[in-house]
Parts: sequence; structure tokens; C-alpha cells
Amino acid sequence: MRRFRHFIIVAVLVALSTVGLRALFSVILALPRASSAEAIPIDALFNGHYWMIAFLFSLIMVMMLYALFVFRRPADDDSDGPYIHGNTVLEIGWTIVPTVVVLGFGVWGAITLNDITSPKPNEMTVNVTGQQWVWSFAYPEQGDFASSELVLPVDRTIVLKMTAEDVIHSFWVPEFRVKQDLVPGRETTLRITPTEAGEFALRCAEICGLNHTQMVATVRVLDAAGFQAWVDAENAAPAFADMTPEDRGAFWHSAEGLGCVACHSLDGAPGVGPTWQGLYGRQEELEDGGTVTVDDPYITTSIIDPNAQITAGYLPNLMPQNYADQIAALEQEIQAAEGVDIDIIADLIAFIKTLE
Ligand code: HEC
Ligand SMILES: [Cu+2]
Repeated sequence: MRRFRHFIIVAVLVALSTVGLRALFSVILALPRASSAEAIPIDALFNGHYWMIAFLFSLIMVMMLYALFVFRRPADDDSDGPYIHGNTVLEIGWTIVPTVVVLGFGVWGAITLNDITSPKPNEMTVNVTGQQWVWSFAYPEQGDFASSELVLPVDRTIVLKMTAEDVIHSFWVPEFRVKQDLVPGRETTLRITPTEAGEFALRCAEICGLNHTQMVATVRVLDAAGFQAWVDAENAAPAFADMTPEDRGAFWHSAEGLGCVACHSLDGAPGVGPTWQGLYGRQEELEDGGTVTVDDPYITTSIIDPNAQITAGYLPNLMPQNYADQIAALEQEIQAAEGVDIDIIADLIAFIKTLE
């Protein structure tokens, strides 16, 4: 009877401590709001784990502290403790129960993963490209335009087909819960079904170099009508053939274009590379001690062979070395789509000339 009393007290203390700890986790380990259909089963998994962690911690700590205080040796008791030689039932129990629990969590996790990654009806594809240190998004089913913001319709499963230009990046919007790496030379996919309209921040979750922390993009979730209106506005953008070289140059500089914006500001602000404000005609000191006047050939060389002349105070090997290929591929794409020859480097030079 006396032994039973200890059991009941310990069970009640364990239960109280479990509930208390779980409540504490809700405060100190709070998750951001859940804004995607995928977040719901993931949050259920988190919830299950939090309960399990709270229970196991309580079970061990309550029993240990209870024994320490309640079964403390009286001051005058110098006798030996009882001789105990194991307990087979207990040992089998504490082997089997945790095994079943761990396997159960494993199965639950596998089912959830399969559930949130499997194809859904009426999906929409968005292509995502990560490069140091900008995101860009293309909409192949809506007219194949590119955007520096990720705009999504609510309540529709989006398949993100993702790749990286340079190093590994990682797509992460905490409110959507799911996360996936972008790997150069390979396509990875991620499915998201946004469940509420709003604005979110996409962060790169893989340390990817100097400006990793600035690799952020806006995600806007719109209702169906709002999304269609945005798509129409994007598609109404003029063809490259109808734009002035200066306007095209500004476009190439942006994240939708070639992403020069990641390193080159237009307003004199310091960056990873020199600002383009007042660049044309500037006397530029080079790392090797020489000086050049920034003109068409210097800019051209700087783009297609960045390490040929390093501007003083800046580092080599930061500017992507593959712009010659990227630009040739883009020019070919535009030739195929619009039947015109665009000279992207000339556009960039025309744009830089406007930045007094
Ligand atoms: C990842 C960062 C990064 C990106 C993206 C980048 N650059 Fe650069 N760029 C640099 C750095 C760093 C330098 C200075 C070192 C050097 O001269 O290579 C530089 C130098 C230059 C210079 C010489 C400027 C001067 O003051 O001497 C030009 C011109 C230039 N870049 C053009 C471009 C263009 C055009 C693009 C986009 C098509 C681009 N860059 C994209 C990092 C970048
Ligand atoms: Cu990154």
C-alpha cells in the first residue's frame, strides 16, 4: 500500500510537469503562423514531439528528484541499501515501449513527408533560380515572364522547380514550414499550397557567401482575381524589341534580368562591387596599381572577363565568371522569341551612361 502511494504521487507529478512544460514550449518554442496546407501536418508532428519531449524530461527528472528527497538516508542510518538484481519485466518494457514509440514517430514522419511532397490536382509550376545573392522566379504557364517577387495564388498547390547558378542555396519561408535546397546543375522541387493571402519573406537558409544575409525576396499571396490581374500586368510589359537600350539595361541590372543588382548599387551605396553611379568616364584605380578610364571596352571586359582587371579595394572571383555564356544564351532566346538581335552588353553600357 505504501509503495502504491509513491507511484500515485509520482504519476501525478509527472502529469503536471508534462502539461506545464508543454505550455512553456508554446511560449519559448512558438512557431510562426501557419500559412500553408503543408504547415498543418508538420505542426501536428511538432506538437507530437513537444508532448513526447515534455513527458520524457518530466519522467526522468520527477523520479530522480522524488527519490533524492523522499528516500533520503536518515542522519543516523549507516546500514547498507537493499540488494536488487534487476527486474526482467521492467527491462523488457523499457526496451519495447521506446522502440515502438520511435518507430511510430518514424512512420508518422514518413507518411507526412509523402503526403506533402506528392503531386496534387491542378498544380501550377513556378521556376525558381537562386544566385549569389538574388532570387528570381519565372512563370512558364502564365507567359514565361520573370519576376523578382514570388507572387502566388491562394489555395492552389504550387510546384517550385528550383536550381542554383553558383553554390547551394535554400528556399525557406517559415510560415509555409517546408524548406528545400537549390543545387547547381540539378533540379529540386518543393510543393506549397498557400492558405491565406498576405506578404511573407523568403530567406536563403544555406550560408552562401558574403551577402548571404541579404538574400531575401518578398512572397505575396493573392486571391485568384488579384493573381490574374498581376499576371496580366506582367504580360503587358513591352517586348525587348520595343524597349530603349537604356530601359533594357536597367532590366538586365535587376534581379529578373542578370542580377547585377546583388552587388552593384545605382545610388553610390557601397556593395560587394563598385557602385554604378558616375561609373562611366570615371578614372578607376586598379588593384595592380594602374589606372583606367571607364569606357565601353573596359566595361565589356569587366563583364565577360571579370578577373582581367580588378578594381582597387575590391576582391577578385566574386563577380560571376560565366556572364559571357549567360548573355549569349539570353540573346539567342530573345532572337528565337522576338526575331531581333539584342546586344545586352551595349544595353548595359547605355544604362550605365545614364547614371551620372
Ligand atoms: C556577386 C557579385 C557581383 C555581381 C552579381 C556582378 N558583379 Fe560586377 N563586380 C563585382 C565585383 C566584386 C567587382 C570589382 C572586382 C572586379 O573588378 O572584378 C565588379 C566589377 C564590375 C565592373 C567594373 C567596375 C569598376 O568600377 O571598375 C563592371 C563594369 C561590372 N562589375 C559589371 C557587372 C555587370 C554588368 C553585372 C551583371 C550582368 C555584374 N557586374 C554583376 C561583383 C559582382
Ligand atoms: Cu543563398
